[in-house]
Amino acid sequence: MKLYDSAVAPNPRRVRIFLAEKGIEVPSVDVNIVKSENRHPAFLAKNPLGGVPILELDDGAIIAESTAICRYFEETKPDPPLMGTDARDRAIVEMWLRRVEFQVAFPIMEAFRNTHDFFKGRISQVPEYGAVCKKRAIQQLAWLDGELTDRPFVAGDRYTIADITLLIGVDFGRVSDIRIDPEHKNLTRWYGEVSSRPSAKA
Ligand SMILES: N[C@@H](CCC(=O)N[C@@H](CS)C(=O)NCC(=O)O)C(=O)O
Repeated sequence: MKLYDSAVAPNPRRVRIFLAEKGIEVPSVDVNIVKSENRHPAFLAKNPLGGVPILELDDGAIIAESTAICRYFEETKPDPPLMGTDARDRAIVEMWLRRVEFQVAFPIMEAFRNTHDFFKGRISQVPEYGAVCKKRAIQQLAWLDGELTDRPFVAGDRYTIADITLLIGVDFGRVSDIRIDPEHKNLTRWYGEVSSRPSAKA
């Protein structure tokens, strides 16, 4: 098994945090996305979309998409559960994972992709769209602050993949000057807790 990782990118970090929480070690190789190693034919043969991370299993199967990689490890090592415990809980975690991805992490990443020099010449950037995404991400962080009024974690009483996804999104947002407003006390408290877990260093 091999994890194709990247030390500088948020989705690979999501998998690393997930693995750290589970106490799983996986051999990994760093793909240098700054040097576009993820666009070399050898990597594209494994993942034609070129994104990192990917997990290569011993039978040669490739699992791309960070949540799918997390799902694999949730099934192979269920404890501690990070994607729900029963039908009700799994559905609630999935709901919050998708909400965090679509409402916050995705706009943060699109703000970066459409405005940052890193993607100049790599994709067709639309800076105006990036600005809209940035505004959207900031609005949705305010919404999440309200959601966190009466529960410690995004999906309830337990730390889950939804928290990991929000954490990697928020940390990556700094590159585009998207930050938690200190006035948002619930989100600030949540951030302090999740970022002080040892796994956050992954
Ligand atoms: N939905 C995919 C996203 C994969 C993706 O776009 N990864 C980014 C890093 S977070 C990447 O490879 N960026 C470099 C590039 O697109 O060239 C996942 O969750 O794994």
